[in-house]
Amino acid sequence: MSPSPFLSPDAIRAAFSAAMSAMYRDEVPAYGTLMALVADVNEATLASQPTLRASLEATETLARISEERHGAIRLGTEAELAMMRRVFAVMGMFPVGYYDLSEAGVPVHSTAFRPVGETALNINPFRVFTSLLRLDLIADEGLRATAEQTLARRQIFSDAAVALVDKAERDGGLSREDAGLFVTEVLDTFRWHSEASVDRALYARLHDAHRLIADVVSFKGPHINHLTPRTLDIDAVQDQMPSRGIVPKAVVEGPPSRACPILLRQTSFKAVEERVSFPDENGKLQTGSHTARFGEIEQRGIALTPKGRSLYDKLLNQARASVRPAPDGSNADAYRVALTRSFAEFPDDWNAIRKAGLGYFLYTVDDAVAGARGSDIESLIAAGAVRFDAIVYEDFLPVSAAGIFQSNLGDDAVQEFTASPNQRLFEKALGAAVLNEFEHYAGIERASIERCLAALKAFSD
Ligand code: OOG
Ligand code: NI
Repeated sequence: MSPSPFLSPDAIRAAFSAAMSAMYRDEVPAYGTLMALVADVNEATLASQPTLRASLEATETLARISEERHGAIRLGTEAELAMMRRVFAVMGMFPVGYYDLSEAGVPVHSTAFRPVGETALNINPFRVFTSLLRLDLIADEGLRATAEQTLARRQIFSDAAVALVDKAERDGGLSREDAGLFVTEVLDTFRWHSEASVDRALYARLHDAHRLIADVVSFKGPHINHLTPRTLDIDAVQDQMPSRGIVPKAVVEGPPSRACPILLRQTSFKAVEERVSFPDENGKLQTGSHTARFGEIEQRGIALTPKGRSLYDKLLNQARASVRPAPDGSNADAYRVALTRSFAEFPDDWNAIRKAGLGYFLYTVDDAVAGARGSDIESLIAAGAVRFDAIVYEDFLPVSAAGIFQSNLGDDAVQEFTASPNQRLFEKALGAAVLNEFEHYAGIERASIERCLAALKAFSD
């Protein structure tokens, strides 16, 4: 077989993620500070926890542990979303999950474009949480129409980027040279434009309707609004942010700190206020400011089954009903206590989580135990012939996402929208169905059990 003339989508994604990181550190210096803090905390954590170090060494590349895991953008039109899907597909990123944020007071619905297979995730896990603005949730019809017209006028992809996507689709991939051009052209779409495309008065009207609407409609493109490296100790990074001169959001989103981590914990530094300019009717620029861009960190745990997820949702709601985290952080300690107390009901032992059907696990044959045979996975586990490991949750959480959104939109910006999930409408705009994350994890688990049973088939069969 002759070697592929194409650079692999995984390699294109890795190059894109690295280029985006460099661009964002340059655009938002506080993000570079966060990256340095994360690297220091990860190094200290590895030094003080030799078992963690050994297990990560066995499964991951330690040198890349502090690299970005995700970023986020907000799009304005269906056509932008449909084209973005094609762009991400060239990098091996596919839409997984549907998130309705309207319920949490944010007028968007979203998916995450991400690598799906284990190999692809290991090569480079970079995802982009991608939201589509819901202009249908703007009550003021005149403003809605103006916003629509403004968005219809912009072209967020360069002609060269579109041509390269066409070429990749037609030929089945991109050569190394084309891939290099593709990364440069596509990166441009995510770049910050300090010059707004609307005048100050329209910006103010959009901003009054919702800060997020102003962020999406007023600029020439969907600037990357944050990037998120992985941390091995999220609480330490949260605590140390102030000593590096960056302001953390009030609380860490997601479950509390636990022996057996579940789902996803995330926090961020608060969005920075940036100088922007607005053209007036004579084309002269007036200065103003805009606050949207920040840096985030994440720490992931086991993917939960629907049963585990509803227990998680119940316990989170219970904690938030007793202490609603205040944006200024004044009750952060009380919230942490309430969260820990509430989650005491969630088993904190891998086998207990497994036996209760709360999480997804990967089953593998433990070669050290010779001779065990059977067709029942539980007895094979009991005999020590099969081991199980948590499957990592690679997706997002709507309540956490809303918390991240809110704290970065200004803490006074909590607004109510009627919850109106509309996955069908989202998928129509996307031009494809999103992958259901639960079915995906269940499939990985099921296949691993089948592999074990096939390998350890009882002799009597
Ligand atoms: C996206 C917020 C969601 C996350 O990590 O949950 C997100 C945004 O602010 O556009 O990135
Ligand atoms: Ni994020």
